[in-house]
Amino acid sequence: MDQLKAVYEAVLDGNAPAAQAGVKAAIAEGIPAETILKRGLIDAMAEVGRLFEENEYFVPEMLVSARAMQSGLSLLKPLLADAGAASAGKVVIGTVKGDLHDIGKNLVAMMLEGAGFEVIDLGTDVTPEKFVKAVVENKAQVIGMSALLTTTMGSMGTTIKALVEAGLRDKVKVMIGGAPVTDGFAKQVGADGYSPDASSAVRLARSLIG
Ligand code: B1M
Repeated sequence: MDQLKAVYEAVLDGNAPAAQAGVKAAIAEGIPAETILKRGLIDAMAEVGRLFEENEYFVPEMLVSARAMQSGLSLLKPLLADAGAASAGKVVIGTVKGDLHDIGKNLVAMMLEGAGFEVIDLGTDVTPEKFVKAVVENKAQVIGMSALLTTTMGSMGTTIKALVEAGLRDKVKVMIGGAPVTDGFAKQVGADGYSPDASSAVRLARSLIG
């Protein structure tokens, strides 16, 4: 379990090579990928958030920690894949307009891919128009929107309105998530579902497609 502590410390220090080395060592030790993800990477990012709130970390520190997390995550990606799953449907995913946070969204995209979904990842700062265009072009069955800022959550509702205006609302299911998002908020903006984390996002996408 020392390896998990090494991963945690590397992310806190924003040390990407050490995060990669720690993840590699943890995998070699036989620690399950989900444990490395939750106890090493995600716990460390939660601590980074706390330090930011306490004014001990600032944006540059958050950024290097995020890079360290992403580099560790890339090694876990193949291990988190649920190889046995059949092709499950098409999901267009992105972080909403004005929001540049993508770690959680990438994690959700990765888990969906692992579960057999075809994922079209639009990246960050995705406008409602871009979501609508991507649904049409890809004939997607699900849109997944992520928001980490309370100031950008509103764009989820705006995107759903844009789908209605484009006559697409009954053709595509909408799922949303991100730290400030709640089930109540999902109902309020007319989304079809909310999930608090990446694994439940996979279950939700499956149930939405039926
Ligand atoms: Co920002 N940031 N940040 N940040 N940042 C938060 C979100 C914040 C809570 C920090 C804080 O104050 N404690 C705060 C938001 C406050 C608020 O809105 N109430 C904040 C702020 C204020 C800001 C800036 C405004 C700071 C500034 O410039 N002054 C700025 C905004 C930039 C912008 O977006 N326009 C900013 C910038 C950044 C960085 C660029 C430095 C960096 C992002 C790098 C990147 O993503 N590539 C960053 C980071 C790293 C964070 C924290 C520390 C960590 C976020 C994260 O990656 N968590 C964050 C504090 C925190 O959350 N504790 C913070 C790990 C990730 C795995 O979790 O994203 O929640 P999460 O995803 C989870 C679930 O939410 C869910 O599944 C995921 C996996 O379990 N989920 C979904 C997510 N999307 C989903 C979609 C789904 C389903 C589930 O369906 C489609």
